[in-house]
This record gives sequence, C-alpha cells and structure tokens, in this order.
Amino acid sequence: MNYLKKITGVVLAIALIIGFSASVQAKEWKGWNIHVAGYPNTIGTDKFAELVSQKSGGKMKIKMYHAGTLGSQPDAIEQVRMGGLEIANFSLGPMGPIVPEANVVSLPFIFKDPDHAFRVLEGKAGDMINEGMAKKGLVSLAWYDGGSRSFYNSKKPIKAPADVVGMKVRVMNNELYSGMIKSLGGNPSPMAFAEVYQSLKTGVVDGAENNWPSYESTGHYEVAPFYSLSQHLIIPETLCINAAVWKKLSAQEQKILKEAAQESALLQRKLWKERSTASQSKVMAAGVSFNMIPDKGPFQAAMKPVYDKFLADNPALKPLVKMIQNTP
Ligand code: GTR
Repeated sequence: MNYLKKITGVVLAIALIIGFSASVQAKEWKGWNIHVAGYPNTIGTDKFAELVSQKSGGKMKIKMYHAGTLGSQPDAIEQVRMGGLEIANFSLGPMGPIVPEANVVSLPFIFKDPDHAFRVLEGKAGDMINEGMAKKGLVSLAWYDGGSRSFYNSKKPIKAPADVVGMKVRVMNNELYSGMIKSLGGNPSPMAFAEVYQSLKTGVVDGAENNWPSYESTGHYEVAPFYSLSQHLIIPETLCINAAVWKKLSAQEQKILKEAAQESALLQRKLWKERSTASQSKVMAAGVSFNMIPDKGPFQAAMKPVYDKFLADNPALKPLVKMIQNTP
C-alpha cells in the first residue's frame, strides 16, 4: 500500500512538473541574427530579448547571438524549424525556397516601396504568408524593415539592363534571384552573406545587391564602389520563433512575446530609416560613385520570364501575387 502511495506521489509530481513546464520556459532560448553590433536589427533583437525578460519578470530568457556566429542564414532557418534554435530575425528572401507564400515578396519590383510592403503585410496577404510560415514550423511575431535592395559592383555604373550583361553577380540562395540576374543577361552566383566581401575583393564576383545599411556595414562599398539605385527588391524581414515552442506556451507568454516583438519592430523600423541615411552618407563620403536609374521600365520588363516561371510553378499563389499588386 505504502509502495503504491509512493508511486502515485511520484507520478503526480512528474505530471505537475510536465504541466508546469508546458507553460513556463525552462531554459534560455537561443536567438540568431546575421548583423553586426549597432545595426538596427541587432539593436532591435536585443531590445526584444530585454523586453521579454522584463515583461515575464525574468522567467523567459533569450540570448541573442549576432553577426551570424551560429551559422549561415539558410542553415539557421533549418535550425529554427527543427528546434535547434528558438528565435531568429530572418529576411524572407532565403526563406522563400522553403515557404512558397513567403517567396512572393522576392518577385522583383512587386512592391512600390517599403511602406507598401508593410501595408501588404498588415493585411490578408500578410496572414497568408504567416500561415505559410506556420506550416513550415515558423511563427512570425513581427515584421522588420529590410529597405530596398539595389545593384552595386566593382566595374561601372548600371543604368540599363545591358550594363548587367556578362556580369557575375552574387545573389542570396533563391532561384528567383538567379532567374532575375539571368533575365538581365548576367551570371548569378548564389553565396552566403559572409563570403561576399572576399568574393568581391578577389573578383570571384563583380557585384552584388543590397540595401544601404548592409552595403555599408559589410564594407562591400570598399571593394564594389559603384552603387546604382535600381531598388529591384524590397524584402521584409521577420522576427520569428520555432512553432513547436510557441504552441507549448501559455496565452500570457505568447502575449508577452508578441508585444515585445512588436515594440522591438517599431524601434528597428525607426533605426532603419536613420541608418539608411547615415550609411548612404558614409559610403558617399568614402568615394562611392552613385547613380539613379531614371527609367526602371526596361528592368521591370525584363522580369516577365521570372514572373511567368514562378506562376507556372506555383499556380496556387496567383491570387496572392494579384492581392499584393492590387494593394494600394
Ligand atoms: C541583408 C539582410 C540579411 C541577408 C543579407 C544578404 O540585407 O538583412 O538577412 O539576407 O542581406 O544579402 O544575404
């Protein structure tokens, strides 16, 4: 009898522990971020971790690992999906090959400007992207600004698609970007972010494309000083969490994460605007040759095969593409 009581006691204790840990975080979560100290996303994700700790009275802990120290972005996306990492700030660019709904933002020129992208994300199209991510094990908590990306290279100003012909251009890992460069007559070279500086420097690639803050923070401007304002891609970023971890949290804990993420996003977006201007000034002062592209029409027209292939491969995403294009 005594023995039975003991067993029942142990079973009860285990049940209590399991029940409890289902809603209270037991270990410190690991967060991935690709950017260096002082970058808007680095400050934003640190703020997120700080707010989560504050709002949970120290019960929920996140340690952010910056500068891509926990691996490349495609690897980190897998890690967060599988639960090796819990939290991350990802660009939707490298997520596209895994989450088809998220890939629509990587269609060149789909957004009018970064504010248009945020209006889209706040509407039904954003819900569809969220659902697509959730199906693949990622829950988006907030959207960060990724500005708009333009071409830069070590050879000459790009003014028309003809200037890209024969150029070796680094792209992020996503067929859409390779298609984009091929459609302009260039040779795409998919490569991890961390390898781009050296590749530009040694001539493995002639050019790449990114927003002002990344062009500056990576030092790419030192080795590829021609920046041409094509603004061909506007790729929003997400602050996200592993879906299995998310599902185990109590409603209160989920609320804490959401609120902290939204607050951190407001900060990131404010800092983003400031950094974009500051980065531009810095690279210009360092002697970058910058040009506008008054007529982007030929670049947009050249993207027809990219859209055609994407829609042929993903017919179910046609309504989402239309929805984005029709969002005022
Ligand atoms: C940055 C972006 C990173 C990464 C990088 C790249 O603008 O914030 O997440 O995608 O571009 O070009 O690899």
